Amino acid sequence: MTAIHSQLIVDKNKASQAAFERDFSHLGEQLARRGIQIDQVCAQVATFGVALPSWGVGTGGTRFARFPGLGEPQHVFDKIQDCGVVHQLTRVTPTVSLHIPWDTCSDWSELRGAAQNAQLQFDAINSNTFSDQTDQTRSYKFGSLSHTDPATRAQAIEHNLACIDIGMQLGSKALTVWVGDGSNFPGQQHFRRAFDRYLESTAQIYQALPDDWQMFLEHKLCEPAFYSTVIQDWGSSLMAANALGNKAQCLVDLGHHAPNVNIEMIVARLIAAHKLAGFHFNDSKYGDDDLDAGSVSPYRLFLVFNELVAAAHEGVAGFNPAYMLDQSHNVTDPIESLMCSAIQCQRSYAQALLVNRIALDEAQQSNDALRATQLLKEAFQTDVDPILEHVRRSQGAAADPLSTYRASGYRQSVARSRKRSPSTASGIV
Ligand code: PSV
Ligand code: MN
Repeated sequence: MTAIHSQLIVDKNKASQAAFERDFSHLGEQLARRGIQIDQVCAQVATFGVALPSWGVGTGGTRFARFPGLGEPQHVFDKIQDCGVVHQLTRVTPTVSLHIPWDTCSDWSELRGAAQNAQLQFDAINSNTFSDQTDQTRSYKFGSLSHTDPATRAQAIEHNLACIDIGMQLGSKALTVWVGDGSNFPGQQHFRRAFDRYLESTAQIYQALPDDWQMFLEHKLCEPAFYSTVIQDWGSSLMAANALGNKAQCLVDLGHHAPNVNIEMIVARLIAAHKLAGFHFNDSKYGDDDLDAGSVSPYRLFLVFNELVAAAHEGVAGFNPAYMLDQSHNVTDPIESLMCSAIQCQRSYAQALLVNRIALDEAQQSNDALRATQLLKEAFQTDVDPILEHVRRSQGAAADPLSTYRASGYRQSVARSRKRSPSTASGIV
């Protein structure tokens, strides 16, 4: 069952068919001159998918305020319905990543069924020990998995085990662990002991992982702890993943680094260590801004994908990163932002496929810096939109997801049936 009338997609696609065919054939000719078969690129792009964050379909906020949009999802079933719209129109977001206990449900098998109806499956499940829940005995104000108090650590471990249990009912294959643990004052925390406590706790969670599951460790430089964070960088994350074992890997959220850090190089290092779990894609200008993927620095997103495509091209053993979006939409319709961001990731992937890897290798070997960088620019500057549109058309998605979505009146329709949320609450998500 789909939320957008399929005839609308058919009609709109038909209206732009002739123009699309001209653009596609023109790009095909251009690429052929560069020795690239457009059909092969299309086939590869068709395999690309990125998971939606369930929390992303609600309107986000800042520490100061939240301005709710119309027709916000009221519960996890609404979230699945909205995610279904994103996937129906783009066909590039086949999975959803849940966040517990933000997502609550009395019958997970019913939710699984609802997701199947929306042609969605479940990606990694996220635990939350960075905020207190109303029914919780002990507070995470001073940390969770690394807390000084063993009982608080036990509570946080228990929550992660409960998440694995929910994930198993949904068909997830990974648990993503991000903790806000850290300190706000020099001297507040014994760095090494806090890290050891984190390792001890995560080892207990690791032991409970089903055989075919993975544990994704997500690092973050700062926030909510602003002086130090227990898993603050990829080095700490890698140390933890190595200590835990093969099923533990490092997840890179693009917003979790200091400005100007060379994230694509971090990606290359984690690939070399066989420890790249995957990504939370978003964009940022100053910190963990959670802006739409590729909205500020599309070239950086491309450079990340360049590393990924290179690793796949070179056949790095066990290379199979998970792709997810993790963004906060404060001023846009979340469905629109998620569609554009998912397509932006797909675009970066397509552009990275166009890099002439033989020529790049030669340029690198001969230290021809300018030629090497021009080869990347040549790929990045190629307008791959006709490729993306071709893939969408062939999969029954909307040729132009944004205009089709706006024409569908979906937002206005759900705004009539969903209650308006209060506008006073603040909060990042
Ligand atoms: C933390 O900033 C983070 O990136 C983690 O992935 C959380 O689970 C998510 O954001 C919550 O919004
Ligand atoms: Mn994240």
